[in-house]
Amino acid sequence: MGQSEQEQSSPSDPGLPPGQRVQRGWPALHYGPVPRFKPLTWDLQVFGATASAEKHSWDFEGFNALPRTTVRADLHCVTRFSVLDSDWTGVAASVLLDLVPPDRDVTHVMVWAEYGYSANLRLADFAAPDTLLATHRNGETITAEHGFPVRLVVPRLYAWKGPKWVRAVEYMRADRRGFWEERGYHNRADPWREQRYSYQEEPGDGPLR
Ligand SMILES: Nc1nc2c(c(=O)[nH]1)N[C@H]1C(S)=C(S)[C@@H](COP(=O)(O)O)O[C@H]1N2
Ligand SMILES: [Mo]
Repeated sequence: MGQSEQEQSSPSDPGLPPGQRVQRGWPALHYGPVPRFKPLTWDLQVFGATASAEKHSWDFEGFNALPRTTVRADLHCVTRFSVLDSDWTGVAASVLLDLVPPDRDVTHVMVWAEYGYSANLRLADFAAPDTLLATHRNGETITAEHGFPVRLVVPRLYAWKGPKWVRAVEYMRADRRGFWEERGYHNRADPWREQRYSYQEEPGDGPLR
């Protein structure tokens, strides 16, 4: 039996991770209220273990002047819906790493959002070529409920690892759990390995709890 052309996967279309279903449209899902954007005080900071030991920040204008890329990627929520084939445009996380190099001992980052939401990532996942500080989806500015002005997109991990309303990136010399990782979700969050819950963690997957 052959697959129809539409169902066939190609190297750029990895298909659906196990236990996920395709979601039409684009639901908004988050804990707590949608923050109001304040252009005059908004900034995006990089702090923690930078190579220079200094923190760095961009205001809204400065951030929007950074070079952009577009990545086609899927969003996999751990509640089992997946939004396929979005074209995300924004600043590659690797650009931030180039502009503000981490100290050589940095192994992880914490990405911080408004109201203290956070997600921890291995440096390798943050540095991946498809990890993006996204400002647009399918050519349109991301709306308030989806993270305006900037949200992280990490296509290779469950979507809780992609904070909306990002305000800071903290370089870390050791791993530390973020918001959901402290509340029972898997520290690594690889959807292809169905790393949903912290009870599935194996030694080495995360810091002790
Ligand atoms: N700041 C913040 N970012 C967040 C969340 C949140 O609660 N707060 N939820 C995450 C989860 S669980 C998912 S599935 C995605 C959903 O993104 P969407 O609302 O744009 O579909 O946002 C992620 N980013
Ligand atoms: Mo989610």
